[in-house]
Amino acid sequence: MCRLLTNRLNFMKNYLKNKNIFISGATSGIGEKLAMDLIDYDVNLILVARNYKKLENLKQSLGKKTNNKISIFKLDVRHKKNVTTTIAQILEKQPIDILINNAGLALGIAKIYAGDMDNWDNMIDTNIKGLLYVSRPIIKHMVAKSNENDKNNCSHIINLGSVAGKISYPGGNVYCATKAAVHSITDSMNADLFATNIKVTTIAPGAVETNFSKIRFKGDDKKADGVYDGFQPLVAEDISNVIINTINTPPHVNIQYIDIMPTAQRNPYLLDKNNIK
Ligand code: 8X3
Repeated sequence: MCRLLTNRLNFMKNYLKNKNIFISGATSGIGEKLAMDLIDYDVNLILVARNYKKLENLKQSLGKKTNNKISIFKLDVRHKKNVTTTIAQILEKQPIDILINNAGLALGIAKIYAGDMDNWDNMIDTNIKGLLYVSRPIIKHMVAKSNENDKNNCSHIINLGSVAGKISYPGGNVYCATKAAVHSITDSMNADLFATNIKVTTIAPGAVETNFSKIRFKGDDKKADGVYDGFQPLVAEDISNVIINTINTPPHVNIQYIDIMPTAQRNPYLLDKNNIK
């Protein structure tokens, strides 16, 4: 662990020590960076993603930095049956204290009358239905745990929303709708989990430079890179830091909603593309 971080951890209490943290979409972007950063907090990681080879590589590199447990599972959150059986399998072996619903994607930027309906299905199935499939059994487990445990042993769910879930922009249509649904589902989770010690948070980022736009524009890297021209976008580390600061809080603190934007961006329409002179 670097000296700077050690000093920082000496000041901050580590509420995450030995917590079991489940991350979906763990092999790239925000999910991968978060897994890497959490290692310094002595947590056990349960990482799921579609690409098992990438999971194995990630596990191997994380394993060099920790003696804590790292479990990996190939999982496509769109497949209801697989999600149910995989999570049951995980819960037989270890509890889950923190759920990071990170898996999600945007596909295309066509106007609603020209949109690719397969893209729509994929976004709805991943961003909304996948999040629900993963959350249901894990929250059920957290509620059972909450009834048994003392008040200090709390659980937490982080849902990755977006500025797109607050303000729709041209061509965003179905993607924006899926993120608005994530925000609404997070509010519902907080309402349904009233009087438990389970916290729920929406993290709603603006422009973050990961593989997000490369996936959205399906291999048109020039177009994808152009999204971040002229300003300093957020990077995965910025979101990872915010998530860690949100989950590393005392049991009585529930941060329910966070907007995080590049300084050059105030909303989808106010983006200063002449920020880098
Ligand atoms: C990502 C932010 O503005 O590209 O959710 O939709 S945006």
